[in-house]
Amino acid sequence: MSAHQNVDLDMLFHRSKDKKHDDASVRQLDEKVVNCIRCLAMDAVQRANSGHPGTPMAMAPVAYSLWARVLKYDPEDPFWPNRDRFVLSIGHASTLLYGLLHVAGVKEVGPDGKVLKDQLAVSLDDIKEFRKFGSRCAGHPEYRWTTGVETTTGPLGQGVATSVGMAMASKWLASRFNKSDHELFNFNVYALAGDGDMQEGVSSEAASLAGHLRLDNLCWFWDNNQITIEGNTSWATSEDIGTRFIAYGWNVLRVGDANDVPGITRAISVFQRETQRPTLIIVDSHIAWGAPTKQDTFTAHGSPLGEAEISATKAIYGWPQEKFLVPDDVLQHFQGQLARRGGVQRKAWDQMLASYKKSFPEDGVVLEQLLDGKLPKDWGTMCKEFPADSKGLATRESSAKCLNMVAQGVPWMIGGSADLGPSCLTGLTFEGAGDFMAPITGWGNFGGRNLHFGIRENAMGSIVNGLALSGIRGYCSTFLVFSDYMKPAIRMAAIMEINSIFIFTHDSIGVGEDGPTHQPIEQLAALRSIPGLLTFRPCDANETLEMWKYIAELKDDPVAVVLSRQKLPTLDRNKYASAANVKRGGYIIAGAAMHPDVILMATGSEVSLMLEAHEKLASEGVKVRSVSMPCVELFKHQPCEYREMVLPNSCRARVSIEAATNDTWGAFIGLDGEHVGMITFGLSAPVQRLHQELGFTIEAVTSAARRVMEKQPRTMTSQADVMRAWKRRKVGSNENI
Ligand SMILES: Cc1ncc(C[n+]2csc(CCOP(=O)(O)OP(=O)(O)O)c2C)c(N)n1
Ligand SMILES: [Mg+2]
Repeated sequence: MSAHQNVDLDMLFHRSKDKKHDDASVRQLDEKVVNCIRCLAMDAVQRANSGHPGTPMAMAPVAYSLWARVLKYDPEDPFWPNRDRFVLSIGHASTLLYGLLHVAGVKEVGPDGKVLKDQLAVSLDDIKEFRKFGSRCAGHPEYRWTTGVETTTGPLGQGVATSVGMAMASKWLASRFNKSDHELFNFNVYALAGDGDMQEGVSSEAASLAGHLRLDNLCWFWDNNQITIEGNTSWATSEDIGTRFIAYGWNVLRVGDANDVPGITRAISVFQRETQRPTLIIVDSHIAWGAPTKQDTFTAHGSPLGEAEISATKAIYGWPQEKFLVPDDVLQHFQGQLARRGGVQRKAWDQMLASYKKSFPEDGVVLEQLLDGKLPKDWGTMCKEFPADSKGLATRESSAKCLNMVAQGVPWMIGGSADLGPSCLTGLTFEGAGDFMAPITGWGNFGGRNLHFGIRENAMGSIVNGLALSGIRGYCSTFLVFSDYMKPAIRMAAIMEINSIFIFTHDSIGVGEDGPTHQPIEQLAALRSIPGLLTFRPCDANETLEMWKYIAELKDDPVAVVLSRQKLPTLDRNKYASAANVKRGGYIIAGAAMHPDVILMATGSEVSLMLEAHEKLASEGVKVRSVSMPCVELFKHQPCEYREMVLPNSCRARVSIEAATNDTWGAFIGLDGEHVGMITFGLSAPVQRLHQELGFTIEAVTSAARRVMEKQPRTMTSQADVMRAWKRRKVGSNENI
């Protein structure tokens, strides 16, 4: 008797027990679907005369293996919460995704979230209109724009980094809601990455964290075609990427031929059985596979193949010459696998959800609210106003209190910091908040609400986007100056219109001793320049509270929250206007009398300075008005009558005060006003000294006010002098500044 008699060879070689796919006729149909997707990509790019045909041609079998054989996805319900996520991180290969969505028969979802049963998410006409004005098949996959696109991709590295957030969301949802006989959440997250994704730093940070967290529900395919735009990858990369991922704690598999559908399917089944590590499947491929003169060339990356090459390639595939051909048996073969499997799984899930709601009514209500994006009825009961206090507290401190108040009312709000929790004060400290950790570590579990990103700002932003895309209210924090490291993710959140929360403390030169590298100067202007992002810089504890109440309700706006390190007085709102005006972005905080002689405006840390200058000017008989502007964008969204009421056109004597560059303020102070702000980088010194040296004093503000009232504002030339002086400054002497 053979010693191997009892060995399960299917198990050993990761083969499916289901032998129906081994049939030659099935393999022929597999190839037919793959060729159909390839030809759609070639035809679409050719017709648009723009796009990237080579990679969809090479990766079609990989995508097909995943979608047809494995993906838990019901084309009839593309928003089913427990669907597996597919992220096309190589966004330039968008025609691959459009082809998949079309052939899979994914249904369109209307703006109200209802599935439109008689409409395809991507019709053949949409594919024909690839890259044309208004087409659902935009150049790169766009979330919201095309049903079935799980996240916008295009900037390489963003897709894979975002996929880590989605995998974390799956783990968190499972830990929070699953019960022993109700496994509501267990979705896997798959991402298709290219050499570019592997080279971008953000993917390294994200992969490192995913390995650390043991996200065994995360699987990346790396299209190892050794081609990027300039040529061969060996011109710029020589590390062993597989080994790098092993070091991150990933399971690394390799499939030597991208056309090997059974091999790829086996690799995915290895991933499915993995219980401790994320999986990287390296797939060796040939860009523009089958194209007689373009295969393996970087010219196939970003330009149409040309009619003659397409014709020859179709002949090699054994495909008819007809353009945009989608035979019925292709649809049947693909949908017969994906839709049949996904439909059964989704219906079973719907039933499980119904039974869950009966057996666990309280959790059921919370889950329903989360899935509908609705806040619990009494979410705000913990929110309490702050009493006036001249000593006050830093807005990072008041924000910590508010965040904890709001997070107790919104149980799916989770987040963390890039190792700056103790400085940014963004930890959730109430009982039961817990730490999000792999349970095996013994330090927490996947139901924890405090995330620990490590010093990985770059990936942190993308991961929070992944949480937001999965229905979780994610936030993250670091110092404002390091928002530069997160710009790509913040921009993506704004493009996608998702409600990610980016918290930034240490808002200005008020940081003090840490000096120029840690003192944000231009970051506020940079954040405010991102369309769709709301940047808040509250001036005291009650503006902070009102800000958080506003943020809690947001559904499709990302926010940047900018907070001070230094203490700021909690204003007496009997004396000053109500902080509830935060929702209008800017408001008259003092001096509402008609026809002011001068208008002062400020945000955050500089509002209390503005109010001191206000008192001084008022005591001298000046009719002064002060405007607090916690969110410039919200103010700009107000009706003109309101804006005119706050900043009347008739008063051009205006001074803005903000310890940052003046880029934001030109629109408000015009040619006749002046900005009390920063022209240079900061300096290392205690904060009081810095404010003195750099002109954040009552005297500096009142002088500026007098100059503008006398129509003699400080000119740009004199600002240039300041910059020159700063550059010439000597060690031990800042006297010229
Ligand atoms: C952050 C970022 N930098 C540069 C680009 C421009 N770009 C688009 S595709 C590409 C090359 C990508 O190579 P690879 O990922 O190997 O894709 P392939 O050419 O194999 O399809 C570059 C540099 C980008 N989209 N994103
Ligand atoms: Mg490549």
